[in-house]
Amino acid sequence: MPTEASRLGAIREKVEAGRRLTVEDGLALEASADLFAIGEMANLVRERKNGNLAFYNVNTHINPTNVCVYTCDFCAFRADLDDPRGYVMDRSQIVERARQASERGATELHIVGGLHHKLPFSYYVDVVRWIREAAPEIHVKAYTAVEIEFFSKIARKPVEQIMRELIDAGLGSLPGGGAEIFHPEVREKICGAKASTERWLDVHRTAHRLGLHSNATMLYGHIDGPIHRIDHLVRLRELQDETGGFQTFIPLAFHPENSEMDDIPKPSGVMDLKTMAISRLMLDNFPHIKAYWVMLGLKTAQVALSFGADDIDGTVVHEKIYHEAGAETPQEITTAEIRRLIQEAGRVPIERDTLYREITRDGRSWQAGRKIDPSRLLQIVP
Ligand code: V47
Ligand code: SF4
Repeated sequence: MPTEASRLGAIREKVEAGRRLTVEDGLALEASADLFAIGEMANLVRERKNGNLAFYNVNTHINPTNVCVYTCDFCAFRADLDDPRGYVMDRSQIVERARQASERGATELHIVGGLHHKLPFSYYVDVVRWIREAAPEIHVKAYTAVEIEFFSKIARKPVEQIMRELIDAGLGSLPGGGAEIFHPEVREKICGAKASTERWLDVHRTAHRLGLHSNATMLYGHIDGPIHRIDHLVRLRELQDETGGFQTFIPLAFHPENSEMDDIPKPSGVMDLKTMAISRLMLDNFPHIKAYWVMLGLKTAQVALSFGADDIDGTVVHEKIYHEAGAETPQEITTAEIRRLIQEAGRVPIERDTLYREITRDGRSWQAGRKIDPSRLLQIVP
């Protein structure tokens, strides 16, 4: 039987040589308590891909409705149709939010919401159109694969046509939500009713074929185990081999408060950092790994920049999904705070747009430059 040290040593040799890790390697990393060794390997890959840079963006969230036909066990955000907490934003509210974002100099609007029992598909297309009319310079990153799949059902149109209509209205890319855990043992228990794993992956496959970039997530720290997480990462890696359309992977830590699973404790700091590092190591074909500070907390997100993450997300105004589930992070942070956190971690802060083009900014006005070339990053020191 190989010892843990020799197993990690063999994995390290592979990582140094740039060779792909297997499912067994992933499980060995999961089984190890040597957080520093795992973190150091992930940092090696992180610096190979993104040098010493750490990306952030200036963004705002809009959740057009919280009313949802599904009842995912982990969700504290959703409301029933007759729930007094339920809301649907109208045109003037959406336009106002887009204008505010524009005035703040945001480069991205992040749109995720519930799947309303009665709203027609045209409402969701209008949301994108209203935003583009009010703030044409802002990139619209909207609707998870679960939402797109739902639109296809209610509009009785194929996913590709749904996506083409959204692109015509101004959709720029897809966020990574709705992935949760792909393994059926877990998915069926926590969110069995919504888009299946195959459908989630297929929506992203279609998006990539139409030229859209997208992100991917994994909701961890509830009833998932090592095999479920490694299986999830490998399924994403396989699709990325096929399409190359994913930009960023975001591990999402489960927040139990106000959900059906509120008896499960929050994932620990060790689990957060280990999951970040293992994601970086397994997803060798993903350009970026994001430490989403809203869910990790600012302190862990900062440390995660040395455990595989190269992106910390954005200023994030009006976040609801995590705050309804008990997140204690602030509602927004300033770019000065983000830059300070990044610099203190020994990294170079770079403001990016959704497509990882470097932003040059003068207060609220900004310009997107070229996509960052990773080959020149190694020379940049803080
Ligand atoms: O799919 C819901 C998660 C996701 C809880 O693409 C929860 O850049 C933890 O899509 N505890 C939606 N997680 C959020 C999302 C996202 C977030 C950040 C960045 C990006 C990106 C996308 O939020 C859902 C679900 O996995 N979620 N409830 C909860 N209680
Ligand atoms: Fe609805 Fe999304 Fe919440 Fe599931 S996670 S209940 S699909 S809003």
